[in-house]
Amino acid sequence: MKVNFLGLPDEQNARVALIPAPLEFTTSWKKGTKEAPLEILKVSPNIEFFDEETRTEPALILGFYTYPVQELSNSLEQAIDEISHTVKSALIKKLFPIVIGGEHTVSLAVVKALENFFENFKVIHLDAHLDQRDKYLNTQINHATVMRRILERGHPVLSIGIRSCSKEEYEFLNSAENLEVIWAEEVHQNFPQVLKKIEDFSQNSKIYLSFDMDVFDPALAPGVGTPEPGGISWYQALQILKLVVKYSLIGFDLVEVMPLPCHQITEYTAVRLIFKLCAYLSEKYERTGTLF
Ligand SMILES: [Mn+2]
Repeated sequence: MKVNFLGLPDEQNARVALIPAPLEFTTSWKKGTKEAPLEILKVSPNIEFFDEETRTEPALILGFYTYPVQELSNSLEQAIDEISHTVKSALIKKLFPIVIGGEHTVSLAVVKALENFFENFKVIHLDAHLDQRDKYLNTQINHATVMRRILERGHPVLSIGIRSCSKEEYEFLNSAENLEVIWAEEVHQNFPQVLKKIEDFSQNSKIYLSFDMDVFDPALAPGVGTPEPGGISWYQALQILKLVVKYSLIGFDLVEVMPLPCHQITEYTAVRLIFKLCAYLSEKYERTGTLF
């Protein structure tokens, strides 16, 4: 199945790839995140194609190529390899990868793909949850351990918007190297300090950004697997996004949307966020002539 981002035809000379990753193996509560990539792409033609903040039309500046929604295999390891493979095929063509999940485990697949192209990079992780468990439900690779696995691969992690973790994770924080946390409370109480910390973390580094939609307050994104009160606002998210794009952003994923039957707020918020990212990338591309 293939539904194109913004309903636009694929561009020959596209700079950005939209990669649906309908991975769903380890969700804890209700199922449905598998449907998210398609549902997010389906609402995308309804938004404005012009961004008033940057005064850009990302589709004209960047050009998009949307990958079909992949039928993933029944083995988690194989499905991760399949997603990695698709991301690599985009990176070979020098397309900037925007990966739409699926559960958070998707990030591990993207990180593995990026490792083939970039020697060192750091990860900025927006989420309500730390995802730093060593094991969860007796397995090591799942949505609750994904950032631990990424950290173990040698990538420093900055987690932002966190407001839920286990005792084991909290204790791990004190001993873990290369793991920094900005709690949601700090985002609400001292946002300028948060921006400063992001700048310090990102300086002179390549950055991969993983965006779990439950970092938002549930009012903005009620359709997520595990909603938590006290999330960040739309404009806080945009400021963080804008700041990170300024540095060397090498890829992006948006994960954990679980479409609800009653309304599509979450899908719209998701697609607007992806669009805003594209607007900031357009601005950068116009200014510097390059995305990476
Ligand atoms: Mn989460």
